[in-house]
Amino acid sequence: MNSIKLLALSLFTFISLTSVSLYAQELVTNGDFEAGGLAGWTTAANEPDGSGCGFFRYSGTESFNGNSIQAPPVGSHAVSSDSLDPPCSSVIYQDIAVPSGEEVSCFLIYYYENFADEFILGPGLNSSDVGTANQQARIDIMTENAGNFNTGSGVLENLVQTEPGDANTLDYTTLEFDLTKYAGSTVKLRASQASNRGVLLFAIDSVSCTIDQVDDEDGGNGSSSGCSSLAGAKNSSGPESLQGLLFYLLIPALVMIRRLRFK
Ligand SMILES: [Ca+2]
Repeated sequence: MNSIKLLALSLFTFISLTSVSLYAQELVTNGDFEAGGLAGWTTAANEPDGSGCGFFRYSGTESFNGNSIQAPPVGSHAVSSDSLDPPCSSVIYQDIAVPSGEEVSCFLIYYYENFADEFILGPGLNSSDVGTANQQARIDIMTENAGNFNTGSGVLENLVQTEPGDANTLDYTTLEFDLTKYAGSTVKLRASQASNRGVLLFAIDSVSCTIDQVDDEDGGNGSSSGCSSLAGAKNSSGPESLQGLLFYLLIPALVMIRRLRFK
């Protein structure tokens, strides 16, 4: 047996013996807003004028109500707040059960278009009193039982808050956060906006929270660590074969050895 065949056999044996697959368990349902519509998500709106206020799924560069908006960053659908005639307060959220003893890494993409002159921090998410200016958007981690529009004790963490002076247009922005500290409980991930000075389109897409697990072929669980998903991978979960990776490394190694041998 020549050296190349011996090397190939050795690597093949090593790969077979270390038959390990990496799994990323997804905790968010329908985080990409593609095939599932709004399944897994809950929306609520406070629309005193019945003005088409709420979070809606959209595609292309027009919002649900026909306002100009950036196209969905991944795939062909995202969700955005919208209204025809503010005032409008609206939320979209999903309850996420965080397993005990696990590390959970999350990300999402957000972006917005504010058609008012500026952002204004009014009374929480209340926009119904048009005499009190309020024009803002935010993303929060909430307690499971927090009220839809709560901005007080129900908020565990504020992740995004528009501020006066912020530009009225924000391009696709990736937000990374971590739910590890909430292991063993259920939290609510909420995007929201309040607007009574103009239409505010606040959009999210590619929402993902994952537990990474290393499983052997006998089904035993290994340790969990970090987040292996990429923005855009979204709800897909499943094995990323270490064997496949090793084969990809094996092929160029054999080519290199063959070239050296015949020099
Ligand atoms: Ca999408």
